[in-house]
Amino acid sequence: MRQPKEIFRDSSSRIYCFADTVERCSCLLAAGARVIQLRHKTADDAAFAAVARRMMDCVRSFDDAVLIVNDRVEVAREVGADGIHVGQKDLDCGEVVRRVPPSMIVGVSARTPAQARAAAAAGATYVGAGAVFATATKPQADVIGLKGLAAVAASVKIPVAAIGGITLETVRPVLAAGARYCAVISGINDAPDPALALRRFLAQAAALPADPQA
Ligand code: TZP
Ligand code: MG
Repeated sequence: MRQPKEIFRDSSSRIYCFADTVERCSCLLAAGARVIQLRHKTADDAAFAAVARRMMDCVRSFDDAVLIVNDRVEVAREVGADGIHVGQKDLDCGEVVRRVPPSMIVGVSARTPAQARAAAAAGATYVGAGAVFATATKPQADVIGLKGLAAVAASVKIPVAAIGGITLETVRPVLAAGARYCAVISGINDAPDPALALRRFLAQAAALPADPQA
């Protein structure tokens, strides 16, 4: 069995997906998702943990997929998630790294090269860089643009998951700016057919010749 960090580093599926229900998680896995984040801002911890456990069961039926839990470090530990993602306003990255098993992926949001370098130095596995473009999913997020993304990507050796307003048309410029992954919420989950939308995003990413960070 490959370790979660290794799967995350090497996956050929470069669209980082989001699910807040088990059904969506299993539908996206079937359509080719291999990196999925459980993001649910309002569920209480018990309900969130129950969903996380069932998602882990789905993800475990693939030997090349990982589940990353948003925000809730204790839940991630409790359910044995593959990863945890925290923002700049959540727990300090070094503290997260100390609290979770060494095999667990730790993702940290970073808007600037300084934030990205600090996350990498504290032991983050990857940084989530954004918002690349303005987005209704997180209207208050500062927009860094492709230039800001490129600056973050150039500042660290760890992989970068770009996020914020990414559409089918922007997958290739985002990857070309140095992102290892495009993280997409509304472009997939708000589409009439999320599985089809994901397949289209994956096709865009696959059309790119090489991983710029390889
Ligand atoms: N962080 C920065 S932008 C964003 C988050 C969580 C939302 C991204 O969602 P979408 O719908 O893909 O723009
Ligand atoms: Mg957060």
